[in-house]
Amino acid sequence: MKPDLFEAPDYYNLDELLTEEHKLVRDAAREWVKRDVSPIIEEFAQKAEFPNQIINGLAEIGAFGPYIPEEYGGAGLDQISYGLIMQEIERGDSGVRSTASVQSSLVMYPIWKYGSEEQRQKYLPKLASGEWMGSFGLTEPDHGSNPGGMTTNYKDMGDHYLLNGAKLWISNSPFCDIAVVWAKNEEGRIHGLIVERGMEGFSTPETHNKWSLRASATGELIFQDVKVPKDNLLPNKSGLGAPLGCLDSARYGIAWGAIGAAMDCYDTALRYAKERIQFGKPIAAFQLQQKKLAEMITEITKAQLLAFRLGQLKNENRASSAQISMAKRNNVEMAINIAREARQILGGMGITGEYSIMRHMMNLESVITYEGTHDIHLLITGLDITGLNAFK
Ligand code: TGC
Ligand code: FAD
Repeated sequence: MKPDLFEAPDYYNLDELLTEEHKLVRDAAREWVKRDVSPIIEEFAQKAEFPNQIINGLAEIGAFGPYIPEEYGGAGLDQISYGLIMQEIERGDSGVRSTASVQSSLVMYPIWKYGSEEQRQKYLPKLASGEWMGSFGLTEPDHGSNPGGMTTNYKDMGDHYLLNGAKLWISNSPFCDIAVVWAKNEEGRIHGLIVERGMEGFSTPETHNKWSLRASATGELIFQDVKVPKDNLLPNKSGLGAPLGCLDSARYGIAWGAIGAAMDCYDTALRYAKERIQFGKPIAAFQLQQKKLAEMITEITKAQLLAFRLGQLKNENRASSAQISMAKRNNVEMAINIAREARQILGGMGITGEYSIMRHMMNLESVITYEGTHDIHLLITGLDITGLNAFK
C-alpha cells in the first residue's frame, strides 16, 4: 500500500470552531492512525482478519468510551471530541471504527446508562482499557430493520435467567469477552442482559466471506439454555427504546466517521489527479475531473457542518433521534458516493489495494446498512416531518 500522505480538507476553516482540547484529541487520533493503522490495514483487510494489535492503541487515544466519565475509566470528553475520534479512525478504516463504536456506544453506553453501580464498576474500566472487548446483540436472522419482533427470550428460573435465541451480524462477536444482549422476558418486554464468554451454551461463530468490513470480525451470538445470573440484567431501562437509545449514540459517531472515509477518498483522488498525466497534462486539469473533485469537497464540507452542529446539540442534550438519523443517513451516503467517484478518478489503479479507496467503498456498503439502513432512516425523517408512521 502507498505511504499515508493524508492531509485533511478544511474548506470552511472548521478548525477555528474547535477548542484546543478538540484539536489535541483529533491530532492524537490522526497520528495514531497514520502510524499504527495505515501501514497494516490493507493486509488485514485482504486476509479478512481483525488486527488485534490495535486494541491497546484504540484505548490509548480514548476511542473506548470517549464520553464515559473518567471515574469509570472513560476519557470524559465531550461529544465533538467523540465525533472527531470516530472521524479519524474511519479515515483509516470503517471496520476499525466499528470496533470502537460497538465498544463505546453499544456496550459501555448501556452499562453506564442502564446498568447498576456494581455493573458499572465491574465492566466499564476493563472495557475502557481494552482488557475486555464487548459486542451488542440486537439483530436476529428474521428481525433486522424490525428489532421489536425479536424472538430471543429469557425465563425467570428463580435464582437465574435461562436465555435462548440467536443474534446475527454481530460486530466483534468472534472475540468478545462480553455481549450486551437484547431479549424478551415472559411478558414480551425487551431487556438488556450481559452475557459473558464461558457461560455454558453461549457460542459466537464467525461469519466468513464478507466483501465489506473485512478487517472487522463479524459473527453470531447463539444462546442455548444459557444460565445468566440475575445480577447481569441491566436494571434501569427496558423496552425497545433501550437499545434504540444506544443506537442514537453509535449513529452519531458514524455520522462523523463517514466524513473520515470521504476525506481519505477525496484527498487520495485529488493527489492522484494532480500527478497522473494523460493527453500531456494532469488529469486534474480536465473539467470532468474538476467537477468530481469540486462536488466532493462541497459535500464533505456540508457533512462537516452538519456533524459539528449536531455535536453542539448533543453536548447540550438537545439532539433528537431524528436529527441523529438524518446525519447518519446523509453523511454515509455522501461518503459512499465520494468513494465511487474517487475510485473512477484513479482509473484502473483505483481497484487495487495500493490505494485505500476501494476498501473504503466496500466498507461503506456495510455502514450504509448497519445501524439502520438508508431507507429506514429516510422513513424516520418521513415520520418526523409528517407525523405519519410508515412502519406500522
Ligand atoms: P417504535 O414504536 O417507533 O419505538 C419503540 C420505542 O422506542 C422509542 N424510540 C427510541 N428511543 C430512543 N432512541 C431512538 N432512536 C428511538 N426510536 C424509537 C420509541 O419512542 C418507543 O418508545 P415507547 O416508550 O413508546 O415504547 O419502534 P418500531 O418497532 O416501529 O421501530 C422503529 C424503527 C424501525 C425506526 C427502529 O426499530 C429502527 O431503528 N430499526 C433499525 C434497526 C437498527 O438500526 N439496527 C441496528 C442494530 S445494531 C448495529 O447495526 C450495530 S453496527 C455496529 C458497528 O459495527 O458499528
Ligand atoms: P432487512 O431488515 O431484511 O432489510 C432488507 C431491505 O429491506 C433493506 O433495504 C431495508 O431498507 C428494506 N426494508 C426493511 N424494512 C422496510 C420498510 N419498513 N420500508 C422500506 N424498506 C424496508 N446488528 C447488531 O445488532 N449488532 C452489530 O454489532 C451489528 N453489526 C453489523 C455488522 C455488519 C458488517 C453488518 C452488515 C450488519 C451488522 N448488524 C449488527 C446488523 C444490521 O444492523 C442489520 O443488517 C440492519 O439493521 C438491516 O437488517 P437486515 O440486514 O436484516 O435487513
